[in-house]
Amino acid sequence: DPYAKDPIRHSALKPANMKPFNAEISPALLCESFITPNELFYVRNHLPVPEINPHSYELELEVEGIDRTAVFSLDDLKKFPKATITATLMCAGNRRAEMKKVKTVKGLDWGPCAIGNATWSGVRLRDLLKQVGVTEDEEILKHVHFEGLDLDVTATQYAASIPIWKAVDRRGDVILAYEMNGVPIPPDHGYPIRVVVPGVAGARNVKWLGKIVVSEKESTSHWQQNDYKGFSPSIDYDNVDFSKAPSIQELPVISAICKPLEGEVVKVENGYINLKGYAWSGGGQQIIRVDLTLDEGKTWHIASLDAQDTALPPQHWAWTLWSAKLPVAPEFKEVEIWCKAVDSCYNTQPERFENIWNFRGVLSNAYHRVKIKLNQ
Ligand code: MTE
Ligand code: MO
Repeated sequence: DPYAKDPIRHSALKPANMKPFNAEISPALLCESFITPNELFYVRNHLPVPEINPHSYELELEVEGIDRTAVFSLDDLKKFPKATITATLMCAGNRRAEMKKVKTVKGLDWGPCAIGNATWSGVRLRDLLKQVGVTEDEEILKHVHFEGLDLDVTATQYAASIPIWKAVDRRGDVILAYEMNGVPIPPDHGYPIRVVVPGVAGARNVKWLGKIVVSEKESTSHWQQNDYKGFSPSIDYDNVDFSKAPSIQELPVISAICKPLEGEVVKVENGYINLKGYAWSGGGQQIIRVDLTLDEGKTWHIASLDAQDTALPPQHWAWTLWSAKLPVAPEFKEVEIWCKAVDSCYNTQPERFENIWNFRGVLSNAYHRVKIKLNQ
């Protein structure tokens, strides 16, 4: 069993799959803290967790076409200036289960908690690249590949790539992290080094990083070319041409109601119900507003944004936690809550899943709807 040595996980992580391990916590627990505790952070592994000896660990850095390969030990990496960012990481398949209700999709049944927010510390990728002569002025090499040390049965490693501007830009904030929330990155999240590409789909944030390649071309990995891409609702497995869509990088704006839960019986207090949730946008955009309605959009309420990072767009990498206290009419026995967020580019979420359905169930960011029963 290649998974026999996988780490022991917290019992609050509810698995969608065991081997490889994929799990999320409950929404109520998720919105409890601005910083998601490491042991409660969602896990999305495609392969077994590799065992890596920190003493013999090496990170290779190759620049294609030119003889500029460098190798760094963990100690070498720690000699670079230490950078820290607070960034939300989200799987491109977060909230897939809701899209699946429209029509089935292929992919893990994620609820709204394939997302977490952490403080990451490590080396700036930009600093490392500068050392091998790759800077903002680079003209020929257009992509930076990341290869994990986790292997599939054919000994192919998990890999992905990002466009070079994100890697070399002063405001890109791409970090080769050795710490997550102040401690060494836990095995499930990429020990000893994971690249954090803030604002970009989880899939590009390669864990157990073994090699970086600066290249003229995108990564040819399965996960870059034939997965993690968005398509029209008219496309399915029988007519898809993966080369026709770009790989997902920056994620669109999303939000979710974490409290109350679908189907919950909610006690009405003096005519009001209390709500809590999160909102986030990719590309370093900030959440500027969260709108809520209890009557399918006839009247809207504005949530209060309770916890937010101070960083300005386009470097606002962390999510926003929000809350609201909404009035309900005394005769109501049930109510459906709708939620949507607006980011600093004034982008917002689509109303329904029908029109954004895609056969892989990614970018599943329609209004979040929660139907509850009222106890009054
Ligand atoms: N990196 C490696 N090496 N192997 C993986 O399976 N999964 C990716 C990404 N990086 C993956 C990986 C995906 S799809 C996501 S959503 C995030 O890691 C999940 O990160 P987490 O498990 O730390 O939450
Ligand atoms: Mo993912």
